[in-house]
Amino acid sequence: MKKNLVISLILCLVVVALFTGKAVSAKSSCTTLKEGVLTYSPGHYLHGEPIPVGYNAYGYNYQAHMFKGSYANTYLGSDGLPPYAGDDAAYLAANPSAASKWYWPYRSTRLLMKWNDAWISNQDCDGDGALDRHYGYSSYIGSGAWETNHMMDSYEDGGSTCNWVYFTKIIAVPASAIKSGGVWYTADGTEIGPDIWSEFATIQSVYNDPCAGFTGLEYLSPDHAGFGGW
Ligand SMILES: [Ca+2]
Repeated sequence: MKKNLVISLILCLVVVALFTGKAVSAKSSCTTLKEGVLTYSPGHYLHGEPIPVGYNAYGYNYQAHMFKGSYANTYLGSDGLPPYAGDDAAYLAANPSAASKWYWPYRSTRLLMKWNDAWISNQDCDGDGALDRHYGYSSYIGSGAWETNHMMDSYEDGGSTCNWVYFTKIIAVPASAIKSGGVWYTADGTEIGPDIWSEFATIQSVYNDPCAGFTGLEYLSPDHAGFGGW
């Protein structure tokens, strides 16, 4: 069950990047969410509405750099669908297309994501109307961006309930990093971690699913597992 979700973490990054606004103007100062002019992009269920300072109905809180809610809710909004609140029958009656979405089976999975300002800012400082990503850098590489994902759920197995938890920590690789064989290394050859999305490395993952025989640390960067110093 976990493997599909891990792969789709990459897509989480894309979803976060999909939020753009329409209030574009040449400004010398940064636009904040509090101004109420940064809005959801075309195609989003909330298109045209201001991105709030606190949590939205899906579980995103851009001001606080975090998401907390149903795994499906990380995707539903950008697919033009309303937030899922737990009532399958009511939701599918109103939104039958949701049943065919790849993430629909994971609607019970709880996800907590956190990221820093370099990953996706709570301001628009470059004036394109969207929350900034890797502000001041041409790509995420060397930007110091990081994100964590914490997923949890349960399933039935042989009459008993099994709980699983997955945690992963992802960083933007430093400008001096070198990728070889799908793994990022520092300039002096120390392993940073497996490549994700070409500009990032996983530096730590933890998988606990005792029913399936997984109990604990799955990967730890030989360099270091902290967010700083990259
Ligand atoms: Ca921007």
